[in-house]
Amino acid sequence: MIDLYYWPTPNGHKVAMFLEETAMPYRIVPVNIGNGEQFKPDFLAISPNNRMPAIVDHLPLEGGAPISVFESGAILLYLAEKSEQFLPLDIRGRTEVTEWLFWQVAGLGPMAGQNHHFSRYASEKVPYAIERYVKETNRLYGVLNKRLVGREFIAGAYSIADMATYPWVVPHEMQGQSLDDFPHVRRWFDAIRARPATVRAYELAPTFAKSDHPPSNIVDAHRPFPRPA
Ligand SMILES: N[C@@H](CCC(=O)N[C@@H](CS)C(=O)NCC(=O)O)C(=O)O
Repeated sequence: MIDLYYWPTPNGHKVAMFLEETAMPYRIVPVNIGNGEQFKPDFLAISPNNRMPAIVDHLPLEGGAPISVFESGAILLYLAEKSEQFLPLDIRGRTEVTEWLFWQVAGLGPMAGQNHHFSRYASEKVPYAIERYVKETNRLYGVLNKRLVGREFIAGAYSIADMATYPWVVPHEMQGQSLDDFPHVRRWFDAIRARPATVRAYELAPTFAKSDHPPSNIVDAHRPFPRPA
């Protein structure tokens, strides 16, 4: 059983998408980042950077004490290695997936995050910052579009690189981007959006977003909605 410390944000969706694809048993432990729950000592013990997502694997492959993992890229790698899914075993395929996974966690994620901050959330409108991050997001979408020419997914078969990237393309309008300008991204985006596991992962979101008080402290993600009180 995996505990997923989660709130419905792009980084949270990544891990939910993976768990729904593999049907690994998991429970959601809500971390309401709007209420400061990311600063609670119990959470900091597993995620010292006070960010979600994080996981705790109570049944590590090698046995022994539970393993906790923070940082979405590290979590996706851990789960892919454990399940032997969505990460090729051969060194060439594996390297391509990890390149693009790191591209997302070090590039698209932080740049689009700054874009969201300055375009939407900052109390002061700073045109220089807005322009800088909208342009950088645009450049990164162009890189992704080029990568997807002649490829169904980012690194061959559907992989953790796609799962890391997709949730950051979902808010493309808020980022000042139009998928009309990136036809290969649009095709890729539509294909991932239609996957049943993606649909299930995103169905989790409203349950948490609507309320500061999720139905219970620990929610069984495989129970039908609405969640039991
Ligand atoms: N590099 C981290 C980023 C995680 C992150 O920024 N999480 C945000 C939500 S998307 C968060 O927990 N924010 C809480 C805060 O800012 O205090 C990862 O990829 O997991």
